[in-house]
Parts: sequence; structure tokens; C-alpha cells
Amino acid sequence: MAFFQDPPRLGNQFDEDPMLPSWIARHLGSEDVVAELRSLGDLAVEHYGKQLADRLNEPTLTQWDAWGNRIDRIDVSPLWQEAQALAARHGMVAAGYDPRHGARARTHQFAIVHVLGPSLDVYSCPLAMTDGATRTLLGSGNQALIDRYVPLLTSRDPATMWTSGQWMTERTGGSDVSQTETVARKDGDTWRLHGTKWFTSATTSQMALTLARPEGNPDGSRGLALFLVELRDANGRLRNIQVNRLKDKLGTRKVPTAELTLDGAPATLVGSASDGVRAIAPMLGVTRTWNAVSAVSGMRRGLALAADYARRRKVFGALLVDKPLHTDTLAGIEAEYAGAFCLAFRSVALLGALEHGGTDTEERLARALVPIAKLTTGKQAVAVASEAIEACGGAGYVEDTGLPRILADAQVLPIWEGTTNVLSLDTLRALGKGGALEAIAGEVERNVAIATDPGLATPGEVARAAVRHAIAWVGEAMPQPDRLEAGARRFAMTLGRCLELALLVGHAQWCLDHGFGPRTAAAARRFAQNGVDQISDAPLDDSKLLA
Ligand code: MFK
Repeated sequence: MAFFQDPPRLGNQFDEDPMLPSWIARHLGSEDVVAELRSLGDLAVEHYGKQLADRLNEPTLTQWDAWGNRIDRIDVSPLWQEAQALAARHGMVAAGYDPRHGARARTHQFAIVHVLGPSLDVYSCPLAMTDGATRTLLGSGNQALIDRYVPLLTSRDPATMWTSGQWMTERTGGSDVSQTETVARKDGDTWRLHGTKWFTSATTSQMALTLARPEGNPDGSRGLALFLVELRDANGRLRNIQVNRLKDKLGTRKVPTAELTLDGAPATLVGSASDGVRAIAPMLGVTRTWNAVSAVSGMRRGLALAADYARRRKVFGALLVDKPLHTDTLAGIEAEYAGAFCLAFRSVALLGALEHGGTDTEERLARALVPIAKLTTGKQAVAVASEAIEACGGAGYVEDTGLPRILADAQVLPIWEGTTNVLSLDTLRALGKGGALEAIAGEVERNVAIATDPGLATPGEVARAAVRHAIAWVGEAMPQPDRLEAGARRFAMTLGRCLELALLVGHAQWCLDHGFGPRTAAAARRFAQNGVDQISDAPLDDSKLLA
């Protein structure tokens, strides 16, 4: 009988998650939520099958109809159409604003996103921006816009739910948005936008938040203002917007990312006619948190498939799972997942806390923790996805197994919503506000101090030593701007990894005390071995020679 390898399969994506059930028990403790997540865990498996079947369907742009009319119609894949309805029904945005769980609503929402998201072909992208737009509008104080749009953005009815885009990036770049070229001209009671948006995902959305410079405003980001654009008229036609083309991307290929020309698109001013970056900042906090959760949920999917494959694949006389080297490799990336999970969901909890009051310390901590979580988990997601597909051997490199997409989709995570370097600099800016570094050190100490189990002592000390080293380094480097900037990524990554380890240590102790077993403690020990402290000063002259 010829040999055929069994493909990897998924089990229930809630029950099989080594972190989520204990985290939910500790931070939400609701039987209803467990039942809901368990049922979504099965739905995720069902949609994984659909995802594989839908693999070759990608969005298309039809610019002209048969009679020469410009129509710019975008058609998305069948799974994306289903995802829109699922997202509404399961409250993937709405749950975050549901008063039922108070400050813990965000933990509930992102648990749903974590379980279901990886099976929806990056539909998380428009949802993240929809969530960001909701938060931005709620913070704007513009009651007319809140009353009109927030109920649509947070609807649980597929027939009425709207999604929102976020158009910041132009040809001048995605990082330095102060160079935005789009101009806003007053036209009676409305504004009209003229310019080109270079990376607009979710072009199928009904609205978008975007930056433009009101005519006559000064250069730089202070001169920008935040606008809301309704994309289509009552007949579904784009309102003075042209879709120039869809992007041909490495990953996220189901997402209809487009280049747009705004040719007098009508827009509404959200707040004042300046300070647009400040006005859109709440969006950045929310979408970067989505990015961190998408990073951990992407890691989970790769690991779930790699772990199942190891239980099915026999080589050199034994199952892979019984091979010490393979087990060692999987353990290393499982520990990375466990740490990343804690940091992403700690950011989630802080978002919820701030939306329900929140202390000064929580505010300072959140401002720094969001960029740190985004940049740290984004890098981990790529590394873990790469190892996970390698753990499936050649099959991991063959498109119709569906495995390579995990890596290609992960690669967007360190890029969009602020690259690793931009977020490292944002971390320095956040710490510059004062009190944030102390809040991080306090967070590390509070979590390490919970641990009484002797097996957690060494990982706890590794986290403490790393945060001490990071604080000492930044204090020394502060007066030397080039040294500070050159080392900013290693500094931010060290803070990210020591926060992950400390949170892991604290959660491991809780798991030991509450019947969730020793696995999280093992993850903490392995994470500490993987390496935490990355602080070092690479000589600037050498870097110049090399770059
Ligand atoms: C599926 C599709 C796949 C597509 C592939 C993806 C390809 C890429 C697509 C993209 O391009 S996504 C967009 C990526 N770009 C970004 O996320 C922006 C990255 N850049 C930054 O985050 C910069 O740091 C920033 C634009 C914010 C810097 O701009 P400025 O003009 O130098 O801002 P400034 O002066 O530092 O801050 C202005 C105000 O905003 C300040 O408030 P005050 O005036 O009250 O002091 C800041 O404190 C505040 N602010 C800035 N960043 C903030 C913030 N507040 C809170 N959180 C933040 N992160």
C-alpha cells in the first residue's frame, strides 16, 4: 500500500488553546463566556475547512461596466462575505462596547477575535479599523457623528452593521504622516477632499476616517485635520472616489487593499480643523491592540497545526512528537506564544480599564505598553509562523496545504499600523511623558512577586534583571540622541520580553493555584531560556560601515 501523509487537523480552538481557558477563568470567570467561546472554537474549525476550499478566491476590481461607465466595483471572496455576517452576529466589534462585562468587555471581545479571527482570512483588518473608528468618534465629543455612526459600527445585525476604513498612508509614506498631501476645501457646509490614498484596506467599508490638510493650514502634522468620509451614495456609487488598482501583496491577499484618488470626495470634519494626528491617536491605540491579538491568534493557528502534525507524522521509526529535538523546537515556540498571549491580553485589559475610568498609572502604562506589545508580538508572530511551517517540512512550503499563507499573513504584522522601528521610537516618546517606565517596572515587579513556586524563581529573577538593565541603559543613553535612537529597538524589545516573562510568571502561579496545571510554569521557564535582555550598544561607526 502506497503511503499518504495525513494532513494536520484542528481541534476545538478554545479547548485546545493552552492559554485562553485559564486566562478567561482568571479574568472573566463566566460560564456563559466559556460556552460561547467553546462553540466559536468549533466554528473556527468549520471555517478553517472553508478557508482551505476558498484559497484561490481573491478580491477583484472591475473599473468599467460593459457600456463604458466607471464603476470601480470590488468583489470579495465568498468567505469574506460570510465573515462580514459572522463578525456582526458574534459581536467582534460590538462585544467591546457591551456594558454587560464592564471594564472586562474588551477581554471578552478579544477572546472572540482570538478564537475566530484566524479562520476569517484577515477580516480582522476592517474590524480593527471599525473598532478604532468607534473609539475615535466616541472620544471626539462630536455628538452628531456619535449618534449617527456608532450604532452602525457596533451593530450585531449583519444587515445594518457598517465597517470603517482608516486612510492615513499616502505616496509620501505611512510612517511620517505629516507629509500628507491630501487637501480639504470648504464647499458650503461640507468639505471636499482632493488627493491620493496609497494603502486603503477595507475599501468595501461604508465609511472611513482620514487625514487631510484644510486649505491654508500650515505644513506638518499640526496642520492636518481628521475627516469622516461616507464612501457611497444611496445608489451604492462611490462619491467622487476612484479606485486606481488593488495592491498585489505578499500576504493578506483576501483583503481588498486599494489605491484611491479622492476627487472632491465629500467629507465631514470630526473635530477641529487642525491637530488631526492627535485626533486620530485613539484609533492607533485600538488598531495596534488588534495587531497584537492578531499576532497571537496567528501564532496559535500555526502551532495548533504543527502540534497536530507532530502527532501524525512518523519519521525514522517514531512519531515526530516523540523525537526530542522536534519536541524541543515546538516547546521553544510554544513558550513564545504563551508570553506573547499574556502581553497582548494585558494590553486588552488596560484598554478596557481606561475606557471605564482607569487610574493615572494604568494610563501611563497603557500608553507605553501598546506600542511595546505591538512591536514585540509582531516580530514573534513572524518567527513562530516560520518555525511552525518548517515543522511541517516540505508540506509547509506548498501553497495548497494552506500552510504558507500563515507566514505570508504574519509578515504584515510588524509593518502595518507602525513598523517595529517607528513603534520603538513611539515607546521612547511614551516614556518621555514621565511615569511610564516606573509603571512598567511596577508591572514587572507586581507579577513576579505573586510567584511563590520555587520553579518560578529563576524566570522571575531574569525578568527583574532585564528591566533593571533596560532602565539603567535608557538613563545613560538619554543625553546621547544617536545612541538612544540606535538602541531603541533593542530597548523596546527588552521591555516587551521582560513584560511577557513577568506576566507569564504571574499567570503560571495562578494556574498552579487554581487547578490549571504546571504547563504555564514550564512556558515561563522556557521563555526565560529563549532570551529576554537584548540591550547592547552596537558601535555607530560599524553600523554606518555596514549599512
Ligand atoms: C491588509 C492590508 C495590508 C496592507 C499592508 C500594510 C502596508 C502598510 C499600510 C499602512 O501604511 S498602515 C499605517 C501605518 N502608519 C502608522 O501607523 C503611523 C505610524 N507613525 C506614527 O505612529 C508616528 O509616530 C506618528 C504619525 C503618530 C507621528 O506623527 P507626528 O506628526 O510626528 O505626531 P506627534 O507630533 O508625535 O504627535 C501628535 C500628537 O499625537 C501628540 O499629542 P499632543 O499634541 O497632545 O502632544 C502625540 O502625543 C499624539 N500621539 C502620537 N502618537 C500617539 C499619540 N497619542 C497616543 N498614542 C500614540 N501612539
